[in-house]
Amino acid sequence: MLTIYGSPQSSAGRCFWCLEETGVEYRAKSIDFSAGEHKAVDFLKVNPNGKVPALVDGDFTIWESLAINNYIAEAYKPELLGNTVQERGLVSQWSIWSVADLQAPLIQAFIQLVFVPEPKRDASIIEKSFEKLPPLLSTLNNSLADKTYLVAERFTLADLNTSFVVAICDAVKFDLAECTHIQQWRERIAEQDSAKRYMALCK
Ligand SMILES: N[C@@H](CCC(=O)N[C@@H](CS)C(=O)NCC(=O)O)C(=O)O
Repeated sequence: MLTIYGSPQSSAGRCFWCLEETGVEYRAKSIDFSAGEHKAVDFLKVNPNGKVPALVDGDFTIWESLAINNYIAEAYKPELLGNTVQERGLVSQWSIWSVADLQAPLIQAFIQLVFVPEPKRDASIIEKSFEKLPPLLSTLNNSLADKTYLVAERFTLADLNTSFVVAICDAVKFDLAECTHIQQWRERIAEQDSAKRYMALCK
């Protein structure tokens, strides 16, 4: 049985969703940050960075959410990674882009708007983060203009990982009204059984 450390509402969420997509049996162990469980000796043996997510599969342990998703897919539903060298390259491209490029400004805004109390918020951080989003979202939107999914005309890890990051736009109330292709793609993805099961976990 696999064990995922973290909560569906954190960056571990993309791993919960991936586990749901594969259908593999797993259990979740939440880590209480306020009690310092992420820095406790036992958890540091699982992830020496003291962060969630981490995944344990038998005697194998892995941390870093994109790497965890690659592992889960490779082990339990390899087609999620693409069926050809080219597809696998593009799945990797979108997954890395979503975290390295798109998530960075979104997380900056998210920290200010969700974690920092209103009187202490730095409006300039939010503004600068929001300024970075239109060209990134435009790249994604244009790429989806003639496609049902990002790679291979079927749902892959590229869609899961990238749409997971795009969902942060909702949390920071960044308007996606002009990104019609992204909106239609998100509607299609929301119809995935695994997406519904993952959303139910977040309630
Ligand atoms: N790049 C890591 C980021 C993990 C991360 O920052 N996790 C946060 C929760 S969303 C955490 O555990 N923070 C605790 C800390 O930084 O002390 C991943 O994607 O797995």
